[in-house]
Amino acid sequence: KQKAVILDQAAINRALTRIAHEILERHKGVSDLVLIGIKTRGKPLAERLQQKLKSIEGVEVPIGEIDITLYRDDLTHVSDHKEATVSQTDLQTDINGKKIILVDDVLYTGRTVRAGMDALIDYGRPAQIQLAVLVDRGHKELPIKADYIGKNIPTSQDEVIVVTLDETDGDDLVSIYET
Ligand code: 3GP
Ligand code: 5GP
Ligand code: MG
Repeated sequence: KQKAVILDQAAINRALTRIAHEILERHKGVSDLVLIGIKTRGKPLAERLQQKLKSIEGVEVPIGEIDITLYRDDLTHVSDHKEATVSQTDLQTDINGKKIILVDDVLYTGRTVRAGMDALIDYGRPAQIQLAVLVDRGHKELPIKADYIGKNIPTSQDEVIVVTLDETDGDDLVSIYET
């Protein structure tokens, strides 16, 4: 059941524009930056940030993607813990000595990001890893925080944030649902 629209297309676009400027400010430009989109919707978000950085700075930042699957660890029956594994990775770019910005749609427990960092470190030795998310919905289970946040949306465990993007879903919208 949909409860509210949190971000419409214009708001998503403004948030990404702001994040692009924050990235440039903190890194004093784009040198050695690499954007890595996490699985489905982190990829188009990384591409949009790449476009914004290009239109501001005139330079195309390298981009890559990783695919991380979350599955419930049902072996114990008591725990509802999710384990994240990297299922397919096509980094498409060298990360040694680079300043990586992982990009995802929603930050929840942090397990996906942890798996993403593990995967990156298997591929090389980045100088730095940062995290950009469109939505931080709270309930982290690991000491992981986002460096760039489109919007903080405090949620309860039985709410869900639905993110649709033009590239994957035909429209740009972030809404909150009651499950
Ligand atoms: P994504 O692949 O674009 O990140 O996890 C698969 C998809 O289901 C995700 O798309 C995500 O948007 C959506 N999703 C919605 N609610 C949840 C949730 O509570 N947990 C997870 N893991 N995914 C969710
Ligand atoms: P985490 O590993 O932090 O628990 O979850 C992060 C991943 O799961 C992200 O890739 C995100 O897409 C997905 N996810 C977790 N919770 C939600 C949610 O409420 N809405 C959406 N759209 N995705 C979620
Ligand atoms: Mg995601």
